Amino acid sequence: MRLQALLLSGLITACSHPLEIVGEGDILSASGTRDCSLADFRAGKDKCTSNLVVNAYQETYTAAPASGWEFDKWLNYCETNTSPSCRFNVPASEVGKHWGKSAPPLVAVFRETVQPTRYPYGLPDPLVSESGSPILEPSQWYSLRRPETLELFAEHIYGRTPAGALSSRYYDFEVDRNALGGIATRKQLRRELKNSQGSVVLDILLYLPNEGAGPYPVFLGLNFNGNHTINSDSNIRLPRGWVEATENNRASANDRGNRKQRWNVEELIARGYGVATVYYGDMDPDYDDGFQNGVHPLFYSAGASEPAANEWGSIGAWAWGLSRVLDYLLVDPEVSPGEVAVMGFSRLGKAALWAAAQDERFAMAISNNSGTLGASLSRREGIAQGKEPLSQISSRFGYWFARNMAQYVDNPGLLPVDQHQLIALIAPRPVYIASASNDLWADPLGEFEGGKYASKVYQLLGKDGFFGSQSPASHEQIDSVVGYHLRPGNHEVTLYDWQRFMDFADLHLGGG
Ligand code: GTR
Repeated sequence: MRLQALLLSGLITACSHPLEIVGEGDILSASGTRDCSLADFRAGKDKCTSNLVVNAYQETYTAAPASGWEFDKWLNYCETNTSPSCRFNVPASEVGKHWGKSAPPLVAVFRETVQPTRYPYGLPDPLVSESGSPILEPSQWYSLRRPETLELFAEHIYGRTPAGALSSRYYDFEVDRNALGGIATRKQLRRELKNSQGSVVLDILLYLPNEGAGPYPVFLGLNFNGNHTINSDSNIRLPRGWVEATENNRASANDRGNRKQRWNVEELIARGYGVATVYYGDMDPDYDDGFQNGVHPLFYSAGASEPAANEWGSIGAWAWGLSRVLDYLLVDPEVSPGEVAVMGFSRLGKAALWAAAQDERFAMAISNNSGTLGASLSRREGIAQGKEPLSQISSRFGYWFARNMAQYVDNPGLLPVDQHQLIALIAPRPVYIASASNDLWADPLGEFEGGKYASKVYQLLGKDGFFGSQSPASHEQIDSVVGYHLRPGNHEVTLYDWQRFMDFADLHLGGG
């Protein structure tokens, strides 16, 4: 008589005894006849979902974890058994109780192996709070570790950005829908921000593609020499304030387009991206005048004539300016509000990272050769040959930072944070770090490792960072949410860099 008929005639008791897998691994049977592999389980095969058992039932099951997983526990049976081996010896009477039905499943639970992260150079662990507690959940990152990390960067490195309100007005709008030979729309406008202590005016230049349907993703970056230097377009307004390396420190029409190879506006437009820029001197001219010009004096409390030791320097002011341009971009209906990437080169790369760390409205950040107190790790000082030491940046450019930063120049190991944590503050938003092979002053490997050791935070927040991988050879691009490339050559921004930024933005801006 066939088994089916025996079952129907009731001579044999039988029931289903399903097997279930949580996590990744297989359930193997000692007899070899009742194996339920992960693939079988996922495919819903009978041997897992039904696993018909007849009369007295004996089997030894072993939970075999997949690579990167380990056995956690059994559920429903063998619960008291902490070993991955589970011995079943079920009498016929027990099978009979579930006759024709399904008994509760035997569940093998696997958990992911936790790889302990080893941070070199004595780097602080971004996922351990100041009080020493581990950050295990995204909620703990957002409510505790992220705010305290931001606070440490403000207090000890870049200085606090004042919160006081300023009155704002936009004026001198200009729109040309036939710019750059017809491929782009050019917009220029001024934003004045003021209070009773003074005012600053940001001269905003924006190019948007004419092709395709807007709103368009936009790269926003500050420029070093004036808006008129990013393209030869003769309609770009000249900066009205102090400009470095020009006659009498005044901008000149002769300099139109002399930094265009750093911007490549036409290439960006051709790939569907807009470009927005402001001259960084509009927020604070880049020289040490004891903070008398620029935006700083607007926020002095009564009697003060310079920022306090934990208040912003020039990088803080430039980062603030990026956010004030973003305020405009977010209300321009031709700009895609969730797709504004902030980009910066060198000292302006430091400002771009600090802006994105503070202002979560930036959808992406790009650091190009940002170096010391940008993307590269401070604790590599003395290890990385030729890396710009804190003592140098502090003596030449101390005004870029909070005065508090100077305490660490003789011992970067005492800094309460390192730069991987600045990058982590941008998580889970995509961040891209670019280095140049000859730019030892910026420490290419230290910039790479800034991203690498931020990656655990990205992973906690459900994103794929590049933690664990090695520094890529020149020209190879890492395009996980923490992205990277090393370009052969010098401290510069080139078309090659921009092409990589656009490739990365194609993948990740606006959710990818
Ligand atoms: C260097 C400075 C670097 C970098 C660079 C730049 O002199 O030491 O940290 O910011 O200037 O901005 O070009």
